[in-house]
This record gives sequence, structure tokens and C-alpha cells, in this order.
Amino acid sequence: VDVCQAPAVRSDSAAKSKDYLKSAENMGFVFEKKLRVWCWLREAGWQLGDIQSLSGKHAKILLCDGNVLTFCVDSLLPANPDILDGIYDLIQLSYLNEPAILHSLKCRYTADVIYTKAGPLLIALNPFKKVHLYENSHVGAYRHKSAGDPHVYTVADAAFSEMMRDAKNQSIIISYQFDGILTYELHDSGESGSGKTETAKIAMQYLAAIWGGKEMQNKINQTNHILEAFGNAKTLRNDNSSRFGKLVDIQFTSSGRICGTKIQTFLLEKSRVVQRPKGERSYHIFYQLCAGAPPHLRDKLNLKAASEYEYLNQSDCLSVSHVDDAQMFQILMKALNILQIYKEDQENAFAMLAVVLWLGNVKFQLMENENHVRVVPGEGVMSAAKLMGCEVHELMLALSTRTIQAGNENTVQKLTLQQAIHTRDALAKMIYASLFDWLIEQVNISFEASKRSTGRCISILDIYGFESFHNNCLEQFCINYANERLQQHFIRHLLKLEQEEYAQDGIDWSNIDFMDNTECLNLFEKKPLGLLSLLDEESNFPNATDLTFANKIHQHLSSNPCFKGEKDRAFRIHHYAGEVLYDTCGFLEKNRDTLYSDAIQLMSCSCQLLQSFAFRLLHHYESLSSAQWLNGADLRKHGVGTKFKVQMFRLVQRLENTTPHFIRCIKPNTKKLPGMFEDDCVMDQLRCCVLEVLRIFRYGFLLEDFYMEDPLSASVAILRQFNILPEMYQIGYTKLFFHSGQIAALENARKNTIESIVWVQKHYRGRRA
Ligand code: AOV
Ligand code: MG
Repeated sequence: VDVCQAPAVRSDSAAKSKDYLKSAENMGFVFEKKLRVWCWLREAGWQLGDIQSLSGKHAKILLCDGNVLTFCVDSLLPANPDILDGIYDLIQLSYLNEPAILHSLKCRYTADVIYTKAGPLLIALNPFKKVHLYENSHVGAYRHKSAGDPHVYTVADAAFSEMMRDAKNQSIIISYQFDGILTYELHDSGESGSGKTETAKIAMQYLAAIWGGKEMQNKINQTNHILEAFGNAKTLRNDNSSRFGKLVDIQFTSSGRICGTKIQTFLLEKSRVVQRPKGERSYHIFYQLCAGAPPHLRDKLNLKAASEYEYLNQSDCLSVSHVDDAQMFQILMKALNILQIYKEDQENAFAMLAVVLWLGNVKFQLMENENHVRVVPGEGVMSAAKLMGCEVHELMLALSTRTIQAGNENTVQKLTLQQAIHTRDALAKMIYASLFDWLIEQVNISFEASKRSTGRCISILDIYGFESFHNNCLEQFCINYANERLQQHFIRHLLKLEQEEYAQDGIDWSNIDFMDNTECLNLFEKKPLGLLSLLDEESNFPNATDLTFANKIHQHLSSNPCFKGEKDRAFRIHHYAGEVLYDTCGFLEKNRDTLYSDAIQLMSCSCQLLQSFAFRLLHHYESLSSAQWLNGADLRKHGVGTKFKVQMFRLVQRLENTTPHFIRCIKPNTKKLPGMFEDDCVMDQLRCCVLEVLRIFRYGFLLEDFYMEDPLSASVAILRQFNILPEMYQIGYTKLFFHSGQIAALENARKNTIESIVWVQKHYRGRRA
């Protein structure tokens, strides 16, 4: 016989997960004639078929395409009854094997149904096209609970109801499972455009539409235009990639009306302002301003086309297909007006953007026979100084020299070309990052919660996803650390606590293993021998270099299983989603985030907005360091990494005080195309937790719809009626727990019953007529 082979193994973790699912699913399963099964064909992947005949270990299968092939029964997986095709909650599947899960999601996706539940989790597949799921009629239907299919709206609605019912804050945590780089082809991929930001917007829009009132709704919807203009950029993977994390609190009154919102942001990628990979853009706002500023503003800022600015033209990418930057600028202006940001403030903010752009055009010239530079007097430095409100020579000085304090003496050191470029770029980044923070503050002021606020809120978290590029720097290091932290929160709530609940309910339950990432978090957070502590320590050594840092971590951390030292400056971290190779090049400098005293001094003698930025920066630094300000370049002990860790701790602490609702965004293909569902791509994203969540939650079958005296006894009576054997379920103190396959049996019974009822009704009506 020509027996078809079992699936080819793609990699360790894929195989592990497959085996795990398979053995669990096939355990005790008896293949019989006529059964629907999944068979693996090398060229076509998993195919549905019916068993025609069985002989020993072999089965003849009639495939959907009419072919009949022979398979070894060990390579077959049971398929679910067709009534479960495209079921809205994956835990209702009788068989939770990979092809079954993919089949269900695919059935839905091809019908433009992008949301599916996986127990307590909402899975959102990116449609990469406009889907008609967000019309007013949908909002109304979900509000009145007449629409039953899973949706972001259901999650938002549940969050609202639980907030009101339990008087407890809620959170909607939107995350993305990185395409497991261990198991999937290594492409320069990562955060990727899985749909987190869109999903966050949809949740906000729903809450605003129902509990916001016209004006509030309008304001909330407009904030996204502002956040995206200043915080998003075109990357190779997403034309509208968020380069910051955000937590948006929607605040409510006691009667459940929205009375304010508050936005908190995390770690803006400011290096993008001065540098980025080819084919990517800086922040949208720069291109929007260049394309859309009205004539009087162009004159005032001496604005040129984007192609004239070094900071913009360096990456060979000035436009985004299907996006009209000039039009986006009009949309942004409208948003700023609706949020009542003063015209004067708006123009000052635009001036700061022009300062950044003109700084990029500042040129340096090496002095003859010296290795230091002077600033070339030209349009760049003149325009920047004018817009900053300082003297040209002051700016030239600040960019080409550095004041060093030794004892009571100040000495002036002239800068080398590299130092000068570095200083210029640092100033540009500092101005942009300050502008971003200032803007968020203005938005928050415009929303300040009214006195009627109860302090109750729904927080929506949209944070950058995992990143792994060819070259991974401190930015990826921090972003991936943030994802580890949030993954721990996810694991705790969906895997650890639930299993504890089973134990409490007296269920005889053998724990399902899941990938715990505590070890990886320790690698980052442990004191004094963790990555972040060691990074700070090394950043504070005057003679340390990226190489000495790499040596130090190799020396101290090699015993952690999640860490692997590599050649020279490199090291590898085994993240929950896969391995990432980091290059420590630039780690120390970026971590120090040096605040050059000359630049701060200059800002504090410039225009009002820059003065306020300087004040804020100093205030912030002083609170971190008791050192005198203007005392040399580096003022603090804690670097960017540690500050980010503190932010993450606070974030998780806040989330811990809320009831969480999780949404997992999934990219159905890596090509950003509509209608394309790539099995491997999706499966890789379902690994690491979604599968474990399914396995843990499918057992818990909550009978909360029974409002009667003794719902458990009543339910057990129903099960007896339908001949469900006692060994196929367990009775907990408060819930019934089913073995796999039983829910499908009940589902079938229900279908048959309903069909009989429909038949009887039809028949009866016909007779009456
Ligand atoms: P992300 O937030 O997860 O990426 P986005 O929310 O920016 O991903 O989504 C990327 C793109 O996918 C969007 O610009 C849309 O074109 C499309 N998209 C996503 N969700 C939907 C939807 N529900 N309906 C229609 N189109 C959608 V990053 O910020 O780069 O990780 O960190
Ligand atoms: Mg995003």
C-alpha cells in the first residue's frame, strides 16, 4: 500500500506543540468507518476526508477532492462534526487539534468574520481590508445584545458592564503573539501590523459612541489622529506603525457616562527622528507639515519640501502609498482644533518640528590641522536658531563645544566631528521627545475629567509588539522586555489563576504545563546581576564601552538558561516568543541618554516652549539625581532601561487592580494581503499561550445561564437525559467540567432537538392554515 506520511516536522517547537496536541487529542480515540478525519498531504497540508475502510493500522480515506488514499491511522486526527465548522468559540470544538483550530478560524475569516473567541480571549484576525463590522447598526446591535458573534464591541461592552456591576476598574489588553521566530522563517519581522492599534481604536470608538455624548465622542475619536501623526511612522512592516506604547483611560461618572480620558505613553522611539533603516519614514507629522502647511506657516517656518531635509530624505522613502500627507495635515489641524489646543500653541509646536528639520541640515566643517569642527554658517543653523528664538552664534557654540565642570572651574572642550553630529542629533531628539510629551499633556488637559468622575475607568493598552530585526539595539531590548512583562500578566491571569480555580473547585485536575517566562524576566530584572542593573552599572563607568558591557553580561549571566553570550558585542535572549540576537553597539550611549548641559542651557534661554521643555527635563532629572544640574554631561545613575522598567512595574501594578479583558491580534499572512490565510503563519501565532488557554478553558464549562435554585443538579439531570456517561464530566462545587468531545455530543443533541421543534412548529402551522 502507498501509505501517506505524517506531517513533515518544521522545527522543534512546532513539533512539540503538534505532538502535544496530537497525543492529547488522539488519546483513547477510536477511528471508525465513516468518521470525518484530518489527513496530512505533503503538498496540500491538512485535508478533510471520510474513513471508507479500516484494515489493521491503515485506513482508506475518501478526500474532499474525490481521491481515495491510504493513511496510517496514527497520522490521522479526528475532525469535528460539521455543525461546529466556524463555531464562534474555539473551546466548543470537540477536538482541539491544529487542523481543527485552523479550519474553524479559516471558515470564519473567508466569510469576513475576523473575531473568534478562545474561551476568555478574543482573537482578532487582521482583514487587511475594510470590513463592514463597525457601522452604526452594529454598535446598536451589540449594545442591545441582539448581536451574538464575538467582536471588540462585546469585549468593550463586557468591560463596561463589569465596571458598573462590580464597581471595579477594567482593562482591555491588546497584544500580539510574535510570529515565533524559532519556528517560522526568519524574516526581518516583528511588531508587524497585526491590528493592535486599530483594535484599540475600535474599542475606544464603541465606548465613546455609547457612553460619550456627541462632543465627547468627537473628541475621543480625534485624539487618535494626533497620537498617530506624532507617534506613528511607516516601517517596512506596517505603513502606520506605532513607535510608542499607550494606555488610554476612559473615565466614567457614577451613572456610567464618559467624563474624561487620560493618556499615558511609553518609550517613544526617538532615534527614528534622526536615523532609521532604508525604506522607512520618520514620524508622519514631518511629511504632513511639509506637504500641507498653509502659506503663512510655510513662510514663518521657512518650510521646504520634505526632500530638502536631511533627516527626512536619508532613508529613501518620502511617501506612503495611498496616503495623502497634505490631506492628513488638514485632518490633524481639525483634530487639534476640536481638542481646543490654542492656535498659538499649535504654531509653536509646528515651529519645533521645523527646528528639528533644520537642525538636521546643520553642517560641520573640520578645522584645518585640528580634529575639532566648527558649524558651517548656512540656512540650517540660521533657520533653526531663528525658530528657537536664540542667537545664531549661541546655537553654533552649543553644537560645536561642550562645557565641562572640574571643581569650580568651567572649561570648554571643542568637539570632534562625530561628537558634534552626536550633539546635534541629541538636541533634535530631545526637542521632538519633549514636544511629544507636551502634546500628550495638552490632550490630557483638554479632557480633564469633570468633578462627576467616580474614578472608575476602562484602560485600553496598545503597546508595540515583539521585535526581531537583523540588527537589534536597545530599542528592541526594551520593547521585548515590555512584552515579557505583559506576557507574565497574561499567563498569570489566564493560565495560573484559572488552574488554581479548578483546584479550589475541588476538581481532579492535572495541571497543564505552559511556557512560564519568569526566568527570562529574572534575566532582565534581577538585582544586582540582571541585564538592566548591569547596564546601568556599566553606563556609569566613565571608561566603559559596549564591548566591556557585553563581556560583563557574558561573565555574570551565562548561567541563566535564557541567556547566551555570542561573539564580540553580541548576545542572545531566549524570549517566550523566540530567540533574539542583540548587538550591544550603542547600548551604553542610548541608556545614558545624555542630557548635554550646553543644549539645556541654550534651550532655557530660547523661546517659551523650549524653556518649558528645558525646565521639565531638568525637573525630571533632578528628581532622579541629587547632583547639581549643569554638572557635566551625565547627571543620573539610572538609565533609560531602568526607568522603563519602573514604568512597566507601575503599569502592571495598575493592571493588576483591574479586571482584565484580553484581545490577541493575529496576522493571517505576512504579505499584508486581504483574503490570504496562511496556516503556518497563523499557527505559529497561536502557540505560546493561546493553545494552552484553549486547553485549560475548554474544560471549564460555566453554567451561568441557569438561574434556578440548584443549577448543578438540574444540569446533571439533563446530562443523564442525554446519556452522557458520568466519567465524561466532573462536578465541581460551582461548575461542570467536561471531557473533550462531550460538548460536541451535546451540541449535536441540541441541533437535533431544535430541528425537531422547528419541524413540529412548521407542521403545526401548516395544519392550522
Ligand atoms: P499594529 O498596531 O498591531 O502594528 P495596526 O493596528 O497598525 O497594527 O494595523 C496595521 C494595518 O492593518 C492597519 O493600518 C490597517 O490597514 C489594517 N487593519 C488592522 N485591523 C484592521 C481592521 N479591523 N479592519 C481593517 N483593517 C485593519 V505595530 O503598531 O507596527 O505592531 O507595533
Ligand atoms: Mg500599533
